[in-house]
Amino acid sequence: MFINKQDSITLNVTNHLPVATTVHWHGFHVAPFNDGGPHQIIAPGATWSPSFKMRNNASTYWYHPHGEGKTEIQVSKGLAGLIIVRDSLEASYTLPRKYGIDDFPIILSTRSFDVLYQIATATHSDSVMMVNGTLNPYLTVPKQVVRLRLLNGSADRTYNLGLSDNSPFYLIATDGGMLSQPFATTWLRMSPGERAEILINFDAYDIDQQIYLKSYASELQKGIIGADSVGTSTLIIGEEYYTNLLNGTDFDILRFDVTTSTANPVTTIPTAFAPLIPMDTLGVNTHRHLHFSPDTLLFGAQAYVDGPFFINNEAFNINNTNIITHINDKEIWTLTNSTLVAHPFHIHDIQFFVLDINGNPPPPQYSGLKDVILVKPQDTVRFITKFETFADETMPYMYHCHLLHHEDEGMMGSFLVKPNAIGINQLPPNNGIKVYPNPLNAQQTLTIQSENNINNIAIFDVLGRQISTQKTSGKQITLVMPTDKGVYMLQIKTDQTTLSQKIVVAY
Ligand SMILES: [Cu+2]
Repeated sequence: MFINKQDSITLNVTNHLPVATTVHWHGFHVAPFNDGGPHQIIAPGATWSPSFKMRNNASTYWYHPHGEGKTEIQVSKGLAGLIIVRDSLEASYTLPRKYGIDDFPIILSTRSFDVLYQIATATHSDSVMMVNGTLNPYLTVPKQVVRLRLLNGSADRTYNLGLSDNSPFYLIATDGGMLSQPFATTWLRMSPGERAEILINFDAYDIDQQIYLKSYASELQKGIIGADSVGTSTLIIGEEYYTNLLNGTDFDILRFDVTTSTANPVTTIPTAFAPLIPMDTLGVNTHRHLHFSPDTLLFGAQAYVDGPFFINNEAFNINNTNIITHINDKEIWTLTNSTLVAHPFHIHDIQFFVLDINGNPPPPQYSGLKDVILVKPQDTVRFITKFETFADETMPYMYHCHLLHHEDEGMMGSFLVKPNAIGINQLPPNNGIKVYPNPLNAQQTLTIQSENNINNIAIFDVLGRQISTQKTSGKQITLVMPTDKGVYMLQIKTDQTTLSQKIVVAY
């Protein structure tokens, strides 16, 4: 499906399954009740119709079920698809964008089949490679620059993508938008949930030549699912992992058959796009640490490789809120992993910028907006983000491991973005307090009138930081507001109550 940035859309999702499901818009910046997490259950026969404005940048996103404990089985059986978001900036570049002609969706997944030839889950014997749900896939490509929109839609396998002749290709976009410039590379690692748009110049090949997209999985680091080993000599992930011929070996994913070029082909790789300015750390008011660990108490040392896994020593509980943040909070999250398995961490609502990985600046493929990042055993990954636009007192968003079996087993948490940092209600009508003028258009002083004695007035900025506080006494107070234009929050304490009021300073 295609969506233009700024469009207002309604998506009608009808559940024809005999079981409940949900549909999560992976990567979208939408209100929590439109997010499609475990709370937005679609009963059998029901239709769910979220409406929202498209706020994301042009890139490749996807949708998939996110039901509590049900994600792996429903995704593996096929409930997933790509969403292409377009915007005017992306449209201004000379890039392939003729869908199915020079611009192709490429969804990677592996499957395992049981003795009845049904799709099996919770297994490491996923030895059947599929592209867009197709066995032995091939794609006829014109002899020119072609764009592939790659999604790793696998339950747990990571790929180390490359071309069979080791030619370079060019990464132009990651999860949440375009890079500043194409990144020329011969290999690209993609963990579950990640998206990448790449350009390949097929003009270098002869007509009828065949080239393969491969996974050079022999080069994946130990601990990543898909590598030759996960665990230690004493703690291994299970025998079926080691008999699976895809693990730790290089294998073909997709065959390209080169054919004649189209009319008006794109023939060159662009040199630069709009500069992408990473979010700076100025004004960060919250640091959080999320730690991945095994549930050794119930499952012993084997949990280091088999799980279940915890985030901050807790398994997901739909009745708990793990993190409370506030609208416009700018935060740095630090992810650490003391298990023996690499976990792709995904967070809803926002896109983030990777600050560093083990203290080093992110490599080019992680320099853009991301919503999934692979955290290898012993890694420390820090990212920065801001929780903008949407807030709700009760409906949370999710963060979790995107290895679907891990997620289903509880490697997930929830976070609430609350409306304001003071955490109390706006002035209700007829509360006995008057604040005027508001907005402040022509003067710097505000008058506050109350039926009760006013004891204290505090001023907060939009980030919830207290700018000033003063003890007062009386039923009418004159207050000098800050000179910087903007929105402030006033907290007024009287003998009877504490209330807050938004004040717009516009002079
Ligand atoms: Cu995991």
